[in-house]
Amino acid sequence: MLIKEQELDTLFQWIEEYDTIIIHRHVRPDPDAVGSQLGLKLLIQNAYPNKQVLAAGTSSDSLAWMGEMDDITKDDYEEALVIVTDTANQDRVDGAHYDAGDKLIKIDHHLVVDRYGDLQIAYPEATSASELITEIASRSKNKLPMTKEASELLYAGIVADTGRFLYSPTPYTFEAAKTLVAQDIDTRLITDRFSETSLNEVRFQGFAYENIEFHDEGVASLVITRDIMEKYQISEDATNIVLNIPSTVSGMYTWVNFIEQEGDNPKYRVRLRSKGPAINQIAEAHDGGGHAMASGAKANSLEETEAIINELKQITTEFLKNK
Ligand SMILES: [Mn+2]
Repeated sequence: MLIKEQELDTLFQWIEEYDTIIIHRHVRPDPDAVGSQLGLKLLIQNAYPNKQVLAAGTSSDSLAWMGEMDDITKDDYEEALVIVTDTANQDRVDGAHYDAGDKLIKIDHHLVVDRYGDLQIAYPEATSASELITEIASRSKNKLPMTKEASELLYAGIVADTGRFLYSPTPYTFEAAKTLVAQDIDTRLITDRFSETSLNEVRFQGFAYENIEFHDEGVASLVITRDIMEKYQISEDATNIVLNIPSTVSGMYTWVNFIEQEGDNPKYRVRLRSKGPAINQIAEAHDGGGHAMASGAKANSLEETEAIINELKQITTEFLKNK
């Protein structure tokens, strides 16, 4: 049990109090963002059929199987409770007006870089926001009973953020999974959503295996240009599938992908990962942040990508010296 009793009390009190509850999550959603958002929506809707519960944000084609977003206008925010899940900082909230409600609650599992909202349920120890939503339901004393439909979404969120329970699950993760699987969900069907790959994605993986640079310092790097995304018909989000290839290579401890952004000058979205030294400080130095072993940043030029690789080489060399 991660969440403080007092935070739960306030959360349940506010959910009970408000007739309109609007749930947001981060831009460029992943299954944990949508799973925690729509999972919570279904739980509240099930317990309070007379409340208006809305999901805000842009729809994502690849996650359409998880459910739809609602059409929301600014007027809906009047006298509304707003809950934002899976979003570390306000810059990343998807959907306008998230701060136009009467009260704002943050439910998140990222490192705390931005304390926003009137109530924060923020636990970096949790693997996923979906894990936290499951704990909330489990400890609600039946105010938000778990349902099968919500379980499917929350399970998908946990499966995605833990890489199918590979990346640092805790006793709380399995406790949450136990609660969800007990709803008699088809876990096989859900995990299959994550294991199917399109032919374009397979070809793109081939490109990545050929082109990842493995540096002597235990650092791996890959630049993914707009041309490459065009060639393999891969969306920016889908480039994620090659990110963790270096984790399987002996002697590699930190790695980075640079994903070129649209525009005239080369600019990159940076995905940093580690199985050795903490890399979030490097991310913070380059307009980003995140977890010790998984962070995101920005690079505004090719020179900055080189600088990031050099910083990774430094901390990885240092880490290996003390190992
Ligand atoms: Mn998440």
